[in-house]
Amino acid sequence: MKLQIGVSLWLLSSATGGLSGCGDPLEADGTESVTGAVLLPGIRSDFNHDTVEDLVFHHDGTGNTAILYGDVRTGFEGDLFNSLPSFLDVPDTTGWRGAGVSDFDLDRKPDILWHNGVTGETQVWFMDNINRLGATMLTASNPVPDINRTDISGWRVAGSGDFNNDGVPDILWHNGVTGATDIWHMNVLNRPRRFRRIDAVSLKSSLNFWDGTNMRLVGTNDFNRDGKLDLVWHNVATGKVTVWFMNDTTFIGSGAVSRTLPPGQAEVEATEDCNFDGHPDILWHNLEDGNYYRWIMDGRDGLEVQTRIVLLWAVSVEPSVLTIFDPRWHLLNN
Ligand SMILES: [Ca+2]
Ligand SMILES: [Ca+2]
Ligand SMILES: [Ca+2]
Ligand SMILES: [Ca+2]
Repeated sequence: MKLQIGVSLWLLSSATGGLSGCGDPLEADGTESVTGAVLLPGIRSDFNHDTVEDLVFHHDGTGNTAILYGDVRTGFEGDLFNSLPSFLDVPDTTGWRGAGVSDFDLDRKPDILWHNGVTGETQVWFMDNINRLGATMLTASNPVPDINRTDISGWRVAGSGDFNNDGVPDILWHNGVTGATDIWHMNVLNRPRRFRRIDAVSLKSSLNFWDGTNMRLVGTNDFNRDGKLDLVWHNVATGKVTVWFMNDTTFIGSGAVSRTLPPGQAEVEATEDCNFDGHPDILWHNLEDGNYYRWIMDGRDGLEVQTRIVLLWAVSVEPSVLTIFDPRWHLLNN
């Protein structure tokens, strides 16, 4: 239990001290050259370069961003929780929300995607662990007018990853008003770092689910391990989690996860591989007890829940230690 307590104490102290030195984290300043590299499987979110996936949290109140490092022996190790510098804090009042984690400029260092629901802009922070190397606003390689998507239009980033297997992470969008889902295929120019949209391809309209249906598009990963990214849907009313098997923007089939979440009480926040067996797992936040849980996944098409483990405790499991996991922390992975 020591593991979770260490994490919780850090979160408590950070939540009270993260507002100082808040500068302008959104200025595009990426000029450093990089060399292209093929993105290897399993390093989508490995920030400290130990070949193990890590988790990125953002605090809605202070705007602080922090990384929980995965540990190949123990899972996620609370002592290895590290905060980005405070001048990179992004409070909610700026309109910016963390939207995903991928290596967008192919330097084998994961980066952080942000979307501003007020201005509609999208940008990438090019990272080296907790250090920001640069940042750039997304642009389009053709004059399509909807490169900026505001909250009023209903669009939100649902995740990121390489859908068309060209080596460059793409951006997954879902519109809660119209129910449409589309994928922006991206490319990258390294000198200076630029991240451009090549095209925007919509899934066929028979696959539309608007918010009124209670269906939420909550992430992407390759569950059936065919090398193609799949889409994860959560029905917040029934708790049912469904995976769509995809070939880029083409729907191939679907399957249901073997367990359901507490109806109306849970949010799926990430699909990283927690036990490092190559199968994506499902990380979800219980809004009732405040704990973060992980479902360790395996079995046919990767949809069998093998076990449920607490990732972060909301309350102390040892009476002598004060631990409160602040519910304003949210995962940015996906
Ligand atoms: Ca790592
Ligand atoms: Ca990178
Ligand atoms: Ca791609
Ligand atoms: Ca797949």
